[in-house]
Amino acid sequence: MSGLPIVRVEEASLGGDAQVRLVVSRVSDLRRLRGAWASSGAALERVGERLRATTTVDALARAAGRSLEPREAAALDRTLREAIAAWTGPAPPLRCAGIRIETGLRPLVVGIVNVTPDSFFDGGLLYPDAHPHAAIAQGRALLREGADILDVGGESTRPGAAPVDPDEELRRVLPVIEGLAEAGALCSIDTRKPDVARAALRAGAVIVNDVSGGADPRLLDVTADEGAGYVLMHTRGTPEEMQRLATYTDVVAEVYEFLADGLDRCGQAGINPAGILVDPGIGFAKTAEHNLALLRALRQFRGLGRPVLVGASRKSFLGEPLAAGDSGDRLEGSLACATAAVLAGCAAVRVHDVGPTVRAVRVARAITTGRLDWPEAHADTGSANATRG
Ligand code: PMM
Repeated sequence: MSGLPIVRVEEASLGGDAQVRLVVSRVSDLRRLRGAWASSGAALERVGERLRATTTVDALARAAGRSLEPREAAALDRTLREAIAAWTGPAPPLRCAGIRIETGLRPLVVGIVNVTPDSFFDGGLLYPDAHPHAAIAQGRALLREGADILDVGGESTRPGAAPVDPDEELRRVLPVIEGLAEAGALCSIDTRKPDVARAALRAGAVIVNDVSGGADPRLLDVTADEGAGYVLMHTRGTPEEMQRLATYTDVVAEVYEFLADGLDRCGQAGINPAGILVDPGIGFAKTAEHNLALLRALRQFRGLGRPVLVGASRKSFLGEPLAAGDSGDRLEGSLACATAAVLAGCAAVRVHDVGPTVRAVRVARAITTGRLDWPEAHADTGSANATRG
């Protein structure tokens, strides 16, 4: 057994004596813990190597103290209380590259700038024709529509997509990042490659959006070296093979544990935890049923203690409920997902249609918080909720 216990909160209300329903995994002696929790009056269900418990936090912590050795019991107690606090409290701010972004104030909208000839929705619109002007103009238009961050990518990750040579990827993204950073945008670089990430960060990007799920440790090292933010996204394998790997016995548990492990690996690589967002990776090594199960369970991912980012925009699983085959017909599905994400307390949505999404999530936020305002963009960065320094 390696690592510390992982706690996933399924339901919780405030306070140590309030009821919680949670699932614990990675415990050295699940049988003993089960015995102790049972004697504390918890309702229990064993699910493979995981244990689901419904009771109060205090009862669980006391019983764990009696059944596990002190170090593990303390780690479980800490993880349990942190997960519940994160589940119920506001999302923590994001800090990277000298910037602080308030993710608990209102949802952030991340606008997609795909500088590729072959992305599934907008491929070919911005590249190679009129490069880089078209992509920069598109990014500026998304900022005007209310994007807080622009996610610039030069390699399509649609299922089955072939890899792109790093030099070609750099030719695509670097001038666009330079142009957009100059325009005051906060940019993330959507890549799987350490060299592309490093050059993009030096050209002005502040976040690495790693769509490989941390597969290449060198990408974690580059992120740490450059003091950048990091999106830790769940996936399996490469885009070429990922849909063949879409098999799970419990997709929510497996994605959650992957992200919990990933946060540990990021910490070991020296990435500042305050700069990390977590993302369940909708559409990456997942069937439509898996995507829907994850969207239903989004609130649980808040328990990881980091802002949650969701990218469902225009993805193919929306075709079936919308009875629309084409990605151009999936706007309403994207808006429904963005709304669901905000209602579940997620911090950010990654979308193609920034203007309509901003309008939808403003209403979703007004419903959840009762607040009608939408905090203004920061003067220096042209980006909402962000301050440098
Ligand atoms: N989806 C795509 C690309 N990058 N990054 C994150 N963090 N999350 C996502 O869901 C995600 C991503 C694929 O969509 P695109 O081809 O339209 O960019």
